Amino acid sequence: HAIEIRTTKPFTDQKPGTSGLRKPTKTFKANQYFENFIQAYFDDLTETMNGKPPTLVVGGDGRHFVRESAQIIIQMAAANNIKKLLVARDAKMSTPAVSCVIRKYGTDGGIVLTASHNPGGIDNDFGVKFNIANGGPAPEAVTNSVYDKSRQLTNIRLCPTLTNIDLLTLGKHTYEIEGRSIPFEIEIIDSVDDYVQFMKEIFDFDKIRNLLNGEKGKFPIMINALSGVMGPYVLRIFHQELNAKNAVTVKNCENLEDFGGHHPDPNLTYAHELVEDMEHGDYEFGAAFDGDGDRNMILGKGGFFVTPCDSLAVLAANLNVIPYFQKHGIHGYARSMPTSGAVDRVAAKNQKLLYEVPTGWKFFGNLMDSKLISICGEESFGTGSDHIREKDGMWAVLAWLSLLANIDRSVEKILHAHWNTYGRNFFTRYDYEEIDGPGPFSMLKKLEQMCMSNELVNKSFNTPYGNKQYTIKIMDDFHYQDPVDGSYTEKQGIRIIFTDGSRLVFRLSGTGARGATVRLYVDSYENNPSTYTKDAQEMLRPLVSLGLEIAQLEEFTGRDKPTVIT
Ligand code: VG1
Ligand code: CO
Repeated sequence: HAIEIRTTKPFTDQKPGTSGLRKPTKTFKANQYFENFIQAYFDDLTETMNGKPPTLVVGGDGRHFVRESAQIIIQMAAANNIKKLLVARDAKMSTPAVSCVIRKYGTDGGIVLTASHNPGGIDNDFGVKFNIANGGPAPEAVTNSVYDKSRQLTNIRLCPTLTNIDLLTLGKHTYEIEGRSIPFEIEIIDSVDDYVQFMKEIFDFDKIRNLLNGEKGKFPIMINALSGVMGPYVLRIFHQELNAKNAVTVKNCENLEDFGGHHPDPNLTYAHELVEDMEHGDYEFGAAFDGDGDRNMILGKGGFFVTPCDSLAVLAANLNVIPYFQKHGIHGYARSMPTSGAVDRVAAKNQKLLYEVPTGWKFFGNLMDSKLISICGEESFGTGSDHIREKDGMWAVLAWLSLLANIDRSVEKILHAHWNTYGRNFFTRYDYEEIDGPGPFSMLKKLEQMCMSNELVNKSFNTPYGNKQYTIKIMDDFHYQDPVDGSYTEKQGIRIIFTDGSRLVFRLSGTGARGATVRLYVDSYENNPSTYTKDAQEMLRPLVSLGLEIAQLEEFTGRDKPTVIT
């Protein structure tokens, strides 16, 4: 096969956000937009690898353009001196499985074709994320360097005759490429095998099997894959490995190009079907995943909602029931800045270190590589551990089932016991999605100015709703210095911390593909047991109303209510 060098014109907007580059699918498909971004990555990789031909993993969440884009990557990899590609069968592989495979086979990294929780299809979004050799998302130093290259790109390299590679049949192919000193190899690998094998090493599958169908009787659960990439993993683990077809009801386990019209984000709004099933059905436990399988939502009987912040804290407090942690020990914990402080209390009690990082999984990687942390999570339905370097929805579900098998068969009781020990952090997030115009940016600017001037510090406010009083102790723009490599990241969200420890956080989303999305996070701690059963929305309404007033959110955005509340 011959290499073609094709001229192209650079784009100026290929800057990856919180988690890869996400744009409307049509943008990626037009004017070699996708090809340009991949070429910029290959250019960067060639440089950092010092000419040593890399081996990479390629997989995606099955959304529209994943198969096609995998074929493009194959053509371009052949022409860019990539030694070998490990491509998932049908190009479908969950994000955590990609991380697992990179680590297992010691590859130099991977390309994940996903816009994760963003809707898919020709009229929705597509995305690309680069992972590094530790299996995690590339840090900013890498993504910035790729971005710089993308802005100066003048040509792309490809082997146009390498067409229609059979991605459905497992096996190895080798191709001679003109002008290359080594052949180009492709291996089509099973998307599910390596991952499932790893889960069986981490968890006690016999115990979980016994929970679902043991001497104590059936334990019915409901799993909803929202038509994302997780379907085959769910069927394999629950119906085959755990042999629990009668106890485990599954929904939307067929991976569809447009996710069947679902917004594949496992929260109370977009995974409403699961909420309703739990409210009306007789299930003890329910879970949903996002499009690429790294997020999870956990519900208990009757639809009892476990906030991701509490999920992280409860898992952190009980890791000792999981064989992996019995073997590897438990280092510290970490959470993203907007995530509630529930896990901080577990860290304090267990005398573990607690790290607070900016939003996005890439910030946890160094901490895990250096064995500073074992478990970490984000309020955005992301939970994971140092078994891989991505958040992992199935891992969280199996971890919860381990707790249910070992501690108590009721999710709600586990939560109540936790609150009785540690107190309860009430948490909520308000999202104002896809706002047009400059309003959100002006709002953040104004909040930044308030931080700089310190004008609100030590001031007391009466809440517009509920007439409670709060005094501001700190107001700042969150920044982070990585304790391992010293890298510095600033402007990661406006924090308003009150004298009672309650917090309000404002930031703009970095994963949207259209308009601007404002997120308001609210975290407030209570240690009066009579409050533990109260509704979080009711408890937090006064603080929310104060946040909206301080930021003048409605004036800036024109929105009088959020699009999603979690
Ligand atoms: C959101 C979440 C963040 C998460 C990121 C990627 O980012 O808030 O916690 O890491 O999505 O998740 P943002 O910038 O929109 O707030 V995933 O499952 O979409 O890769
Ligand atoms: Co995701």
